[in-house]
Parts: sequence; structure tokens; C-alpha cells
Amino acid sequence: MPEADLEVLRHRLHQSRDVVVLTGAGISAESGVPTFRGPDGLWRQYRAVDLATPQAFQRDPRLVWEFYQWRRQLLAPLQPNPAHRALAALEQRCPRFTLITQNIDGLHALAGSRRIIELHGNIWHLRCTGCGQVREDRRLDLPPLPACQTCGALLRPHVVWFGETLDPAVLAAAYAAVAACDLMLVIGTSGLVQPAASLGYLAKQRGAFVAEINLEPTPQSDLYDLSLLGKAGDLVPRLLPAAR
Ligand code: BV8
Ligand code: ZN
Repeated sequence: MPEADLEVLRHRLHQSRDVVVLTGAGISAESGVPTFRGPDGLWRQYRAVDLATPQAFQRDPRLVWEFYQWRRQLLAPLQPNPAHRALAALEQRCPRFTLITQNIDGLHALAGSRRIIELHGNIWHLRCTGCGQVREDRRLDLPPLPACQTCGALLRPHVVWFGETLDPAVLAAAYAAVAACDLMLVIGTSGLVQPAASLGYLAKQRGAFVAEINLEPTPQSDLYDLSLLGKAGDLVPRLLPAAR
């Protein structure tokens, strides 16, 4: 019965001094971004788990770049949805608010969120495999094998691939935010990819109230204090105080 649960969450959001939100592909689904496991999921069409790896890039950089160019072109016209915008509004209302996202689509920043931790990087950032330089590049007509302007080496998407460790500083910031929060929302994630999937558990361990908003139950649902089933675009805006 989401309305009663939403009322509990609105109350807790009003009381909490330190809120953390973790999002996954489900929060961008209503913007038209394919999720990983949905019926039109990326992993069905492209077996992303095979392509989003350093081995695949080593073996066939042209194919991996084709995969990311396709996703960049698909993402370019898409806009944040009411769930992204509601989180940006919530950030303004909470004393301390940290948004941790597994998504690389950049839609949270586009919606106005400020304190964002991008656990798995950002598809609009390219990193040089030679000199390590990272720069934003939104061109949709990149050559098949983009080269660094500074040193000429091959560029790669500045994202975390499967089998790659997350940036230690990024992970430390996420753990610190989770350890300090008194309320955590986990929105639109299947909770299968580590270490992101452990963040809700860590919050629980540290005594936070943890609520999940997702279309379907996840391996963590029973662990959390609340598990609301429904669309993020419908439920997340209802976390804000009812418009007077
Ligand atoms: C690491 C960036 C240490 C790239 C991503 C074997 C070999 C090597 C590694 C492993 C292994 N076994 C396990 C591992 C660890 C691995 C892992 O967890 N694998 C999984 C597949 C089991 N993790 C890693 O490799 C991580 N690094 O652990 O380093 C290490 C090193 C070596 C060996 C071991 C460990 C790095 C993981 C980061 C990978 N990069 N993204 C890119 O995107 O191209 S992960 C990518 O997939 C996303 O970022 C996200 O994290 C994940 C997808 O998950 P979700 O976001 O949850 O999306 P999904 O589609 O699954 O679910 C959407 C949910 O939303 C669904 O539940 C759906 O019901 C719901 N939904 C849909 N619509 C809506 C909705 N909800 C609400 N409203 C809606 N409208
Ligand atoms: Zn370079």
C-alpha cells in the first residue's frame, strides 16, 4: 500500500538530517534509457557484461567504441524525468543530501542535482589510455578510435568496466556518506552489481532507515525497512511535501 509507506517516508525525510540516495538504471528508464536487464535491456541486445570489460576493449576497441557511440547517440536527446527532478528538489530541502548513482547517463546533473557521486563514471567523459587525461566530450561524431589531442594515445570511455576496481576516492566518499546517513533511499536498481549493491546493507548496519523504490523486489528487499513497488517517476515525486 504505497500511500501509507510514502507518508512514512515523507515524515522521515522531514526529520532526517543526513539523507543518502542510491540510484540505478531504473530511475532513468522513464526517460527512455534502456536498463540492463529489462526486456529491451542493454544486456539482451549487446551482452553489455561482455563488452563493458577491459578485455573486450583490449581485444576489439572498435567494437567497444561502437557500443558506447550507440549509447551516447541514444542518450543525447533524452531528458531527466520527474524522478530525477524530485531528487534535485529533495536535495534543496535536506540539510545534508548525497546522491550516489550507478548510472553513467548524466541525467541527475541535468536535472539539477549537485552533490552527486558517480560510482561507475560518466559516458560523456573520455579518458586517455596513455597520459590518463580525462575530459568531457559530448561529440556524437567521434572517430571509430578516438585519439588523445595531447599524446595521441587511444581514448576510452571514463567509466568503470566489469572486472575493474572503482576509483578508491569515489568509493571512500560513498562509504563515508552511507556511514553517516540516518535515512537511505535505494531507487531503481536490481541490486546485483557489487560493490554498489552492498551500500544499502552498510547503511542498515550503521542504523539508518533504508527504503527501496523499485518495479520489482530485489535480493535486498527483505533486508530494508520499506520496499515500495512502483515506477520511480510516479513514487519519487510523491516524497516531496504535497504541493499546497
Ligand atoms: C569490482 C558502467 C573489484 C559501464 C557498470 C567475475 C569477474 C569479474 C568481476 C566479478 C565477477 N563476479 C562478480 C564480479 C564483480 C562485478 C559484478 O558485480 N558483476 C555482476 C554482473 C555479478 N563487479 C565489478 O566488476 C565491479 N568492480 O568489483 O572490482 C573486482 C575486480 C576484479 C574481480 C572481482 C572484483 C565494477 C562494476 C561496475 C560495472 N560497470 N556500469 C557501463 O554502464 O557501460 S555496471 C552497470 O550495470 C550499471 O552501472 C549498474 O551498476 C549495473 C546495472 O544495474 P542496475 O542499475 O540495477 O540496472 P538493472 O537493469 O540491473 O536494474 C534496473 C532495476 O530498475 C530493475 O530492478 C527494474 O525492475 C527496475 N526498474 C525498471 N524500470 C523502473 C524500475 N524501477 C523503478 N521505476 C522504473 N520505471
Ligand atoms: Zn593522452
